[in-house]
Amino acid sequence: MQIPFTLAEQPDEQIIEAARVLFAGETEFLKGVVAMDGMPPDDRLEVCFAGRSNVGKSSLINALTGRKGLARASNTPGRTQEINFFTLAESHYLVDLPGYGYANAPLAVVEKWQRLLKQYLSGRATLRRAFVLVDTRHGIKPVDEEIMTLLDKSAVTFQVVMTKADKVKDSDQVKILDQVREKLSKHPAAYPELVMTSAEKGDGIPLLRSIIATLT
Ligand SMILES: Nc1nc2c(ncn2[C@@H]2O[C@H](COP(=O)(O)OP(=O)(O)OP(=O)(O)O)[C@@H](O)[C@H]2O)c(=O)[nH]1
Ligand SMILES: [Mg+2]
Repeated sequence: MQIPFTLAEQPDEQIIEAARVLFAGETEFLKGVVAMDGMPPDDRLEVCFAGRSNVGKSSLINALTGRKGLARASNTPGRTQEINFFTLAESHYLVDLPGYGYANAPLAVVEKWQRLLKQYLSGRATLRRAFVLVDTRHGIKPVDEEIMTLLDKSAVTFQVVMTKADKVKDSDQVKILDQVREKLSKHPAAYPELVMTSAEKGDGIPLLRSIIATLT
């Protein structure tokens, strides 16, 4: 069966409101983790944000929480070097993963991250969903497919979130989405809906909040 990978539908008002309330709750940077034994206790619902370096993970977390400086967003690719845990209200962790595919990273560093990432993705019982961020200008690259394969193997459902939609005109978005759908059809752990976002303009942010708020 062909999975369509449609754009996620706008949730109804009630859900949007519940999501707004959740994300209006207190958010705090809890800790940056470099090894499994540094992980906070898995005592609440958790989602993580993965994606190539510079794709906009930190910016998206800032936009979701409405706190500009929460997750450090920078112009320097590869700057988020740890698995960063943020608390959302008393009920959720938002997890900012180190960006991958940073060309200048030394091999030893890359291998260390890959090991930690693998351990995290396969060993975190409360991880409900991974959001894999894909730059709307570039579509899915081979390094994205690597992490998707890892998520398949770890049986972690992942949902693709397109970032920086403000930088791409509608007609080009259509082409990129076709490429994304084609690639995703090969990944059993891919959630069958996509989300278009712009952290800059706020597009898709209430929708993504709603998706997170309705996870159980
Ligand atoms: N135009 C536009 N720029 C964005 C958007 N989201 C992020 N950016 C820019 O993209 C750059 C990288 O954003 P980050 O949020 O730091 O990316 P990251 O994925 O956290 O990067 P690493 O932590 O290095 O892996 C910054 O200059 C952001 O301002 C967006 O929606 N629209
Ligand atoms: Mg970052």
